[in-house]
Amino acid sequence: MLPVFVFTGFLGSGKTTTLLNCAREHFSNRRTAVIVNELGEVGVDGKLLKNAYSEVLELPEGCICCTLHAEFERAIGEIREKYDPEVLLVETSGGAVPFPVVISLQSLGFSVEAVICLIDSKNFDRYREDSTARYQIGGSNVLVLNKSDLVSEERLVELEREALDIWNLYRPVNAFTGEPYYTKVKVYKTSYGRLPSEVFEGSYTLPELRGLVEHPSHGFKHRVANLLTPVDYEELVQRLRSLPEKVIRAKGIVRLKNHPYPVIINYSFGHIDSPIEIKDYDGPSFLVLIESL
Ligand SMILES: Nc1nc2c(ncn2[C@@H]2O[C@H](COP(=O)(O)OP(=O)(O)OP(=O)(O)O)[C@@H](O)[C@H]2O)c(=O)[nH]1
Ligand SMILES: [Mg+2]
Repeated sequence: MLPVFVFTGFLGSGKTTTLLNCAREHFSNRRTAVIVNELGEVGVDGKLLKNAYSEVLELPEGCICCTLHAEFERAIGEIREKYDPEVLLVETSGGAVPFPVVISLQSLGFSVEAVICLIDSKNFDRYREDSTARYQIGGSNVLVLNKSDLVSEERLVELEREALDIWNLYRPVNAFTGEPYYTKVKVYKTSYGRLPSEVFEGSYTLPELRGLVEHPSHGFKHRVANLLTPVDYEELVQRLRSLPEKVIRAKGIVRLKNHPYPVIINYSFGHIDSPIEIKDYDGPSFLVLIESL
């Protein structure tokens, strides 16, 4: 059976970063296919991955758990035919729960080797009450306290306890027996999603799961700003800084005034990354803004 690793976690928690790091670190000698599932109209992560690494198949329409199987199955069929991968990495949407995807993958004949949930250690307090975020934790068997560079050791210890409490409460249960499906979970503390190889060596392979559990509706709105003319960087930063608090995430590829190449803009919870140039991009200039409802 083809192994698959599923990456879940709240908006901006570090899924793409982790997936890319792990692809380079642990799968560089295997034919690796990547599926990202972008909620916004434009697949920013798809572009990021394409520039940084290997093959990407984007699922632009909605999230896997809603539009569900037909498109997902078609995408998987295509990816298998084209690349004949030895391993598949799937990033699920930050606004969706992973459990339906796991079941879907298993029913397509994949061996789910781990469901890895990224937790944003710095911003966890700001989204910890969100039910999707809780189901993401509960629906995983590897929890990663990411962005450990931005918080203290003591805070990480607290977070670990809190994450495990949530995991216990939000584990998917068999709808008939009431028994939790997952019996074990492992917690890692790291930054930029650097994980030890043991995560990828089959220690966390899930048994086959059956039956669907309830999952929450999505509480996010995505808007895409198409930027028709190049923008001034300072002005853009000003605007990002003055976004209303409910806009928790912005990302995109933007053409700047007085700058030869478009840049990747990455903003989460008030923090703006230094922009990264992409030299061979000739697509539109845009920003996706994600706000909580
Ligand atoms: N300081 C710090 N920043 C990080 C770390 N991991 C990721 N980031 C930054 O956090 C932001 C979001 O990271 P992504 O990997 O794009 O997050 P994501 O979960 O894929 O985001 P969505 O797909 O939009 O839900 C980016 O600006 C990253 O550079 C980390 O460990 N430490
Ligand atoms: Mg991402």
